[in-house]
Amino acid sequence: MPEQDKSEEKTRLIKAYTAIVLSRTLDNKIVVSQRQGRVGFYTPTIGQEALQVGASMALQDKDLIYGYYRDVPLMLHRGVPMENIINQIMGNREDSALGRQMPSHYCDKKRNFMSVQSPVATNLPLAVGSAYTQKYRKTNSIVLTTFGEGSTSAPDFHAALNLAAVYNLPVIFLCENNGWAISMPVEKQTLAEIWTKASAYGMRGVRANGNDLLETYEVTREAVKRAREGKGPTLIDAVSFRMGPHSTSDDPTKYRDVIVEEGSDKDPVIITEKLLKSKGYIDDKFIESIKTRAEKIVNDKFEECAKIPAADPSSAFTGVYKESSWMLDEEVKDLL
Ligand SMILES: Cc1ncc(C[n+]2csc(CCOP(=O)(O)OP(=O)(O)O)c2C)c(N)n1
Repeated sequence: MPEQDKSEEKTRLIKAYTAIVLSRTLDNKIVVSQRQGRVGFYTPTIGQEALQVGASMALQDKDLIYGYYRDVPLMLHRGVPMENIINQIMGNREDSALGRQMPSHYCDKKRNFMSVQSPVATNLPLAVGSAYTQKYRKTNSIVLTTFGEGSTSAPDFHAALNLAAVYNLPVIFLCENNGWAISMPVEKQTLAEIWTKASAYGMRGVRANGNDLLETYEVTREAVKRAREGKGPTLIDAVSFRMGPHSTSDDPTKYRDVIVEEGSDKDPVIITEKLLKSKGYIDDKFIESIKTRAEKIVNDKFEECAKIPAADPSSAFTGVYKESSWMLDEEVKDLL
């Protein structure tokens, strides 16, 4: 590889690795904080870092993301400030939704990360609608939408893929296949391999090793290129493993024996470290210093956000309706 390309690759991969470490550090911090009663709820992302960051590496700022509740690594890599994520989870005054969403239902308008919805797969038809708009307005932006493999059994998945294929839209369906839909293992949930579902709609479907940062990047890059060239949508089946619980309200030891330990050979953080080491881009000293810095950044940001007061309860009634009504007035009177 020419020197210039090698140096660009090094910069790109170190940025990706940094986002992965920051995300993992934040993940652990929020889970512990939930156990301490400092935040109410959280959906951990542990195990899905490499695939999300790999996909994010292939996108441009002008592209749009219709993500889901586990997309913290992708957001951090995209440049979403960490405090936006923590403020959302805390539902404080600085949260862009002013605490009106459940924790883990992020939104960052400036970075084109659309508001997360709770009902699974409902973001997919929205992504398709948005992709239609991009095509109609000739913006040359593409749309990426993310979801778990369990969501591929929801009706919205099928409606979205069908429409995207029929209209040949610039949209990428990134299935973050972590093997579990809460307590339901993928093999009991659906018999078809996820990527093969694309063929039912005449769409391109590909599988990627989601624990391999570069593989997910390459597969997404190809899908992005095709979408931008007007060659239509792709379904990516990025296979990883949900190393943690479904959410902080769930205890996976009740329903599964398979465990991937943090720090083991199957952990995407370790896999990414090995990759970057093999290319000569990082060494143990670098890893240690990044992890120490990440701890400090996460702890400082968390404490800063924790000082921000809760959203004002009256904000529940603002910014939704243009004008009030007698019903709303009565609710305000009852509640405040
Ligand atoms: C339409 C709908 N049905 C059920 C639920 C309850 N629910 C929340 S998350 C979840 C599992 C989703 O699994 P998957 O799509 O594989 O994503 P993962 O959480 O594993 O990342 C379910 C069933 C929901 N939110 N929406």
